Amino acid sequence: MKRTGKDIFELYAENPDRADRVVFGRETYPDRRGFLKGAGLATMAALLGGAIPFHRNMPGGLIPVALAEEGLRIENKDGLVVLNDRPVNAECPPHLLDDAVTPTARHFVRNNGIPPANMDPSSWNLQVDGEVNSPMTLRIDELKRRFEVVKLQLTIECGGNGRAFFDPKAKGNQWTLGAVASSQWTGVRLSDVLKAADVKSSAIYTAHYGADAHLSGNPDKNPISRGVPIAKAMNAYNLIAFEQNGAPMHSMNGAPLRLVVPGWPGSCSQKWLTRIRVRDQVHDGAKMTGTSYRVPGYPVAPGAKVPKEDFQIIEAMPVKSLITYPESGVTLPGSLMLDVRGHAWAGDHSVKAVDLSIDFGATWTKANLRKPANPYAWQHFSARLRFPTKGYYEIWARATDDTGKQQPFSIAWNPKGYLNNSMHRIAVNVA
Ligand SMILES: Nc1nc2c(c(=O)[nH]1)N[C@H]1C(S)=C(S)[C@@H](COP(=O)(O)O)O[C@H]1N2
Ligand SMILES: [Mo]
Repeated sequence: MKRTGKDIFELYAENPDRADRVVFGRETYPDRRGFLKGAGLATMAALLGGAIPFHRNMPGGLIPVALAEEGLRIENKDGLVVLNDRPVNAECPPHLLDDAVTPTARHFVRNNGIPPANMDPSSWNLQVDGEVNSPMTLRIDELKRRFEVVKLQLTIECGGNGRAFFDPKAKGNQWTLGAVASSQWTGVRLSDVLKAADVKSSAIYTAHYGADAHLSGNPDKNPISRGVPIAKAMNAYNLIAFEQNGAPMHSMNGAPLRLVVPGWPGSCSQKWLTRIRVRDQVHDGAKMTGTSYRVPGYPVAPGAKVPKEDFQIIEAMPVKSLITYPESGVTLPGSLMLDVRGHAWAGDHSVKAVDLSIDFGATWTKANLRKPANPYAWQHFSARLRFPTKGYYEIWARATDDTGKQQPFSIAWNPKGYLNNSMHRIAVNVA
């Protein structure tokens, strides 16, 4: 799979100090020499796969050879493709997302800032305040003691997944297909915690805050702070999670505490969660305003300029599917039959059907579709396809949600490159 964004050599060739800051974090900058510490050092260690005993001797602007040889890798992540135009953004190739429940090693990483150096669960505090009658500060063990602990498989998809296919291009991480995952999360219900805090009738929106730092190094700025309307916040499937797939959460997926707000853009699921503030207005935190996570309120022509005031906040994600077997580009030796499989999901809805085509959409075959493990888990599909003769084929997948909405063939273009739910197409050569 092709690497997108700037490659590590380009970054370092242009400006080694800036590259250090972009790749490893602000605390390596301006003098990594001898002073690499804190979050920067932790990030470097995570990328290199271990602590660096002699880090004090590492020259600034030196590309660690482990990164140079293998490209960026993230400790305890497997097969992810790193897009390195911002600190640690990595997606999973579709054929590695074949498991019914996404293993932690395959869960994508989308960071807007620099992860915190300290992710110690025993000293972690969550503050719940704002438009509530009983503000609280809770430790993780108190969350576990005071509220029912539940395990749910929940799908998280980045709002920008599929942006790489926009034409004209949209700025931002050039995600192809793999900024989506459906892990099992253990946590307490956000709604239970909000009820305990006794939300006032003035409540309109939540505001989420995390412990990661802004890329500029300015401690007064948040890299991202988004929220959801109170009605969505009260949905019983939102979790304040402390475990991923029955084990401690991966550091890059928000350890030790994160929100999982499934069905809506991944950006609503704050990682390294420190505070939930209930607001009496639509939250105006970082990446809530302007054109962030917003699309025009009406269809626009590709490349169109749209006035800012015509943008609306993205709420539920649209229906979508992903073929996870076979890998696109395979050659099938000597058989006209193929078992295809994948997953489908649909924002706040369930998926009613998945259909597959091998003839560029002229005819469709209904796939077997499983029920989700629970609401907001993706649904597994499979089908046995029979090809009439050898040759080049494309397999197209098209999911339909329970309201009858289907994936389109083409992208509904928008200026910021969000919500690409066009059909997944893979290439197959029948030999
Ligand atoms: N604190 C914090 N939370 C965050 C982010 C972030 O940069 N910082 N990125 C958000 C975005 S845009 C997405 S898509 C999801 C990705 O979750 P993951 O990295 O665990 O896959 O986390 C969200 N939560
Ligand atoms: Mo995202």
